Order: sequence, then structure tokens, then C-alpha cells
Amino acid sequence: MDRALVTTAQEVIDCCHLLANCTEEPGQTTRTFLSAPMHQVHAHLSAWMTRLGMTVSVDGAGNIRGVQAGAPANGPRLLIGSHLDTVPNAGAFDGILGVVAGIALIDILQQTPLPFAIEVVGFSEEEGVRFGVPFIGSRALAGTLTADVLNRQDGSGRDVRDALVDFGLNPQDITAMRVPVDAIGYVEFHIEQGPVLESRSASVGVVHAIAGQSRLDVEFIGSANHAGTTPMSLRRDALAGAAEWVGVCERVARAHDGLVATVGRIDARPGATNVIAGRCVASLDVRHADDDVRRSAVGIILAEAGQVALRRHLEITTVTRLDQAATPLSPPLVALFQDAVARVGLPVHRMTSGAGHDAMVVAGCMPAAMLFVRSPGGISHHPDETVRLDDVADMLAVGVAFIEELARRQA
Ligand code: HGY
Ligand code: MN
Ligand code: MN
Repeated sequence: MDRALVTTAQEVIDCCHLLANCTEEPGQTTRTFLSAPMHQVHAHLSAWMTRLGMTVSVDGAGNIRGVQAGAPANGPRLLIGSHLDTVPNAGAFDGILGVVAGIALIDILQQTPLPFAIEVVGFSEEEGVRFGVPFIGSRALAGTLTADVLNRQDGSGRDVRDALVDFGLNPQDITAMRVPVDAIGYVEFHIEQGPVLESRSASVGVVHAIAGQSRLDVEFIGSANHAGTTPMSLRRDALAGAAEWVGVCERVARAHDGLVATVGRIDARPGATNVIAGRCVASLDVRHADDDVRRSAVGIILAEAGQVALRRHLEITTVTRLDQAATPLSPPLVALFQDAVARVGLPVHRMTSGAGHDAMVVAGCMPAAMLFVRSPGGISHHPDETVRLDDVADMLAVGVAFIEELARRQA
């Protein structure tokens, strides 16, 4: 392995660990859309990109953008990016690794003339934690952000417009964003977040498709009442109803090959030990490589919620937060990644992604491709999420080979 690549790989890993300290919660990594620590992330990345002579800006959605030195204002650009935000109590690599990798590749290729410029994009919001809607940064870049998203409120009652203003941005700008007209493609380097590459003893994998996902909020509505005086037979317990339904979600998912269904958040009100819950909002996340299977499973799960409500004299309301279609990635760029992996002497592993990524949004407006790097233990969305030094060096080697081959084909 090229010693210089290993040194750069260590710098990438060190940078990700440093940025993991930019958090809303001391002692853990939690960094949501346009939160205060996002300013620190921008400052770190901007300083590094400026040292490389890159032109740095922040767009209307709070995405940080860095363009290679000497790039013509209007000319072909290869976008390399991922997201800056995290889930609560996250690891140090989900998202940010892809942004740091983009900057590292510009550093490595500084002396390599290219027929296009590389633009690094750090998306402001992919996880959907703060406002319950994912992909705000990439949807703004792709021109697919709908106005209703701007009205979404966070737990403190502030909406997306407020968040933009609080961060020093003008809400008009996010709606004025347009797809970069000169973009020739988008590439995302990302941890696999699952066990497949480790099971194959592989350092990198070429993603050819990303599973579709549905995200909903299902509210069970009953009657709050005294926990000590209300007989079991007279209760309309919203939390008990939601709990029964969570088991149903698991049963439906287990019955369909390749389907996953998750209730990750339960919000029961009034939320006191001695009060029967009158209302309970449960989040639902359903994914599958085939959209018909996914959407039919959502239908079954919601019908089962109706049955639970009927039996328990509850009402239910559902709100769909996301219906993101399964996304095939660009066959020419996927093939180019496979060639690059082979060229650096690594085994080629094609795979689908169960996790959602900005690439599935950007793929709607330009050719997009992804390269996964092994997740030791298959762990992600957890502080134990990690990467191996030699795998990150492999990822960079493949990235260089990919860009050099793309340049040859564009010349
Ligand atoms: O939830 C996901 O699939 C991704 O980690 N945002
Ligand atoms: Mn994630
Ligand atoms: Mn991610």
C-alpha cells in the first residue's frame, strides 16, 4: 500500500474524530440540521479547503461547498459529497467521512490536471432528526425541496425558516437554489453501516442501488386518566395500543424477505408515571429494494394499526414524512467504480444499500454513484461505529483511480 495514501487516510480518520467533537451534547456526537456546532464543522472544513486554495461558500440550505483551485466559474464539475449532520449519539464517520474524503482527494490530485473541476459538498441535513424530514440539503441542491418542508417545526416550535435565519442564512435563498448546471456527476464515499463487506472480508464495495424508504408518524389517540383509579376494562390507553402495534410491525417485516420495519421513536403524552397515556406518536421506517413490496407492507402495517385501534377504542392518524423510491445508481459510473476497484488490485463487490443516502436524491438530477467502505462489526448510528486505516487507504486509492479514469474518458 502506498505510504502517502496511508498517511492521508490517517489524516481523514483524525479529521472525522476531531469533527465528532462538534456536538450539541457534550460526551456524545449529536449534530442536527443547522445546529450551533455545525458552524464549527464549517470552520474546520473551510480552513482545510482554503489551505488547498479551494473556493469555499455556504449555499441557501447551509450546505458547505468547496471548489478546486483554478476551476473556471462555469465548467464541468464532478461533485463529491455526503452529509455533515448526525443521528443522536452517533459515530464519527456516517456522512462526514464522504465530505472529508472529497477534500483529501483534491489534496492528493493537486498536481493532476483534470478536464473537470472537483466540487466538494457537505450537505446540511440528511438524517431527518431535527425536523422529521430527511435530505433537506440534497433536495435543495437537486431542486426537489417542497415549500411545506420549510414550515416543519422542531421540538422547540421553530420551523426550517427560523433555523435558516438563526444560522445566518436567508430563507429566500434555499428556494432559489438550482441544480449545478455543469455537474457531470456526483460521487459519495460512505461507510457501509452494515455487515456485508465484513462478511466478505472486503474493504470496499460498489453500490449499484439504494433501497427505497417510507417514513411516517402514526398517532394513537385514547384518553388520559388516573393510573390508580381507572380499571383496566375502562381504559383507552394510547401507549399500550402503540406497543401492541410495534410487535405487529416486527411480525410483518419478518414475514417479507428483505423488508425492514422500525419504530425508533415513541412519544407518549402526558408522559407521567401515574397517568394513562392519552396520545402516543410512533415513528415508522419501512425499507425494501422493491418499491411495490415496501408500499404494500406499509399498507398492511397501517391496516393493522387500524385493527389495534378498533379493538382498543382508540383513534389513529398517520402522516407520511417521506416516500423515497428505490434508486438505481448510474450504470456507467458504477462500472467505472468497478474498473477502479479492479485497477487497484481489490476484489469487486457490487451491493445494494439498505441505508438511505444523499446519492439517492442527487441521482434524480445527475449521474450518481457510491463506494462503501467496510464497517467493522457492521455497527453504525452508534458511538462504536468505526473504520479501518487500511480500508480508508483503499477507498482513497479507488477514488483516485476512479477520477483519473473519468478524466481520461472526458478528455
Ligand atoms: O437512515 C438512513 O438510512 C441514513 O443513515 N440516513
Ligand atoms: Mn445515517
Ligand atoms: Mn449517512
